Amino acid sequence: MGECNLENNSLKPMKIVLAGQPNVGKSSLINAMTNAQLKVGNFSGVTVEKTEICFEHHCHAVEMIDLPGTYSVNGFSQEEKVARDYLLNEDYDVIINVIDSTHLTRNLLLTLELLNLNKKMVLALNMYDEAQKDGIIIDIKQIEAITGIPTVAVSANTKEGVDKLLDTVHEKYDLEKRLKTNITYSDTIENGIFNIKEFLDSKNYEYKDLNSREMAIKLIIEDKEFFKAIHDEPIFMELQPLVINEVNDIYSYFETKDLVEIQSQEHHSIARGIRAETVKRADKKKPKQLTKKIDDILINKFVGIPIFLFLMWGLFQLTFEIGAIPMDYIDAGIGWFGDAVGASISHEGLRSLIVDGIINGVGAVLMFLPNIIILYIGIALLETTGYMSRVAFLLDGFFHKFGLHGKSFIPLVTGFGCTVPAYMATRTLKNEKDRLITLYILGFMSCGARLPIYVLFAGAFFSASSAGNVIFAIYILGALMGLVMAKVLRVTAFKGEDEPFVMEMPKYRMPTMKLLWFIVSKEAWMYLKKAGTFILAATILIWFASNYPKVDDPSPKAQLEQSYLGIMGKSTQFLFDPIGLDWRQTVALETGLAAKEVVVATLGILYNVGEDLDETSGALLDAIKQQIPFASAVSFIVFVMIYLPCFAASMVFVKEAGGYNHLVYLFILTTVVAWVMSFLAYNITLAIT
Ligand SMILES: Nc1nc2c(ncn2[C@@H]2O[C@H](COP(=O)(O)OP(=O)(O)OP(=O)(O)O)[C@@H](O)[C@H]2O)c(=O)[nH]1
Ligand SMILES: [Mg+2]
Repeated sequence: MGECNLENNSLKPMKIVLAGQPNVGKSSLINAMTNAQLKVGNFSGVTVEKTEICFEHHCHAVEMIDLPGTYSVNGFSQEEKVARDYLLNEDYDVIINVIDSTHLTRNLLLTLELLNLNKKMVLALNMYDEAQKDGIIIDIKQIEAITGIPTVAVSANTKEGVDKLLDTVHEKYDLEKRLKTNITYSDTIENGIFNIKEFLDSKNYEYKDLNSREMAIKLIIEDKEFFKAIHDEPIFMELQPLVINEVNDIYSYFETKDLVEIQSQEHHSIARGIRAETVKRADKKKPKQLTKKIDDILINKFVGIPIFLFLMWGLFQLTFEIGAIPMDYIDAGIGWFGDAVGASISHEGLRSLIVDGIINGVGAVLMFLPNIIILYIGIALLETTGYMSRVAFLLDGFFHKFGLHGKSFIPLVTGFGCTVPAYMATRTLKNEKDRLITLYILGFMSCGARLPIYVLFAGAFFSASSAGNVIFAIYILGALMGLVMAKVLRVTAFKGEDEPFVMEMPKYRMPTMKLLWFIVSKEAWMYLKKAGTFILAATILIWFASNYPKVDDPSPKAQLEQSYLGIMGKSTQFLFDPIGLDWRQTVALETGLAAKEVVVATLGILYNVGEDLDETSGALLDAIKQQIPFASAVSFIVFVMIYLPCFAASMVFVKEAGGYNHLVYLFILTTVVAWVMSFLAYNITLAIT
């Protein structure tokens, strides 16, 4: 991935860009053609950034570019800017225009616009498997004949046609000059094109590699670049009145002077025409589609939201219940491993570093891998089945009450996994204020890294049967607080109307096992990698800070309290005293600013050295239960729920929100809210228990 860096200079470079409407399978197709692992999901706006993939194929150094989906290259919406800017301004060799075969007409609208770019182009009729299942028969040869664009039927899922697509791209790139389209416009426009073309022919005018018909089209659609080039030519004197005349004819025929509107009308009728001539249905009678049947229930006015809440509740139950099974084994395994390693190291300091520091700290983080995996399976299902857009639609009305709209739901759900991609996902929000509000409240959605802390505390203080409910409640409470915050921001800092909401409803799709495996294993691997690198380094630091400077008092407790970490915790504890946290929790929150996994690692180190701990049980869960009062635990959890996500996320926030000043505001906002809410939670819990 990244910039091409191929050593073999004999390879001929080739830059291919994939363009298409949202959710047609561009990223899937690149994954199928290469070994890339681009993010795939069944909703519009999965890809928000341009990404390059490099590989070798048929003696070419191929650079393939994945773009966010776009409905138009003429449109002006922010969301489509990345794709449009790239297609219009960058240098590339071939466009693969990816089309959803089951929505030919709508997809061809973009194809017709792309034709005006006068590039080499290949049409990929993706999702051909679905078209076949739906009984749609497409005459590929006929599409080629009408449009002049080489066309290949493919399926990113089954990989059918994928090789042929690449071969076709090579063929077009190596052998042919660029595409000459065969599209015929309506009579008035064809007339105009003909007259201008005749004139250009009579003058033998040449420009780049355009033929006279293409030049005539450019004049009619007022192509800025071409106008600028021809403006200073002698023939412009004669040409200009002719063009004005022809364009006026077109205006009066279409009864508008809006060129975008005229083009859109033309493209609609051409696209419909192409579809009519190339698509047949095997069975004429259209059965009530599965998607429609499922939607009757899932987006039902009355049961839709309860069903969603029930599914979320179920997910957190599973996260806790199923996660607990391997967790116990991992915990025991880590304990055993620590003992075994400890026994073989005679140097006391080194043993302490490895067993008390690294194995306890990293082990505490690893223990929660099963929970993380279950959470990610849940999120992956939400993202890949098509359910996500439905929930966004369902929640739209509710969200409006808080000054947001349903589309914000997508970044918010992404935030339950990891806040970093969630910040980037806000790019699909067109309105700047909507986007800023969503960025500000995203931290209230508890990310996957906070899950271990919740599982730990819920497991310590609640029975196994209610711990899942508690975790569910924590997530819901966090989300509700985020919404209230959105409302506050909407009426104070980011005044303005929330925009009306248009959400694409993709067809329901059962994700392949391969796709699920691919998404979940990637996340699990990232978690492991982080544990083995960043968290490992953090635990070493924390161990060091909790063991030095050495003091005379031999008791571990005294050593800990007088260590650097103890000094740091105790000197700042006054800030957290009113919310019921002791110095160790204070330190855990402070180190947690780096990453939320570090909170667990810190707890793992700090609470495994307490004197009053039952020696036979090394389990962190028991240590927490024995040493932290319930009200303090509640306060701690509330603080963790609300305060700043990790350092990495904060840096992405700065970039997306547009400045460090935003991070300062966010820090103040979240810290103050976290403190106040923890204060309330602490005192209420004290009062009622
Ligand atoms: N059945 C079937 N599903 C496909 C095929 N290609 C992609 N999909 C599914 O279609 C959905 C969209 O795929 P993506 O690759 O994310 O689409 P995209 O065009 O990159 O979407 P954006 O980045 O949002 O513009 C996913 O659920 C894919 O699993 C295909 O050939 N057949
Ligand atoms: Mg994509």
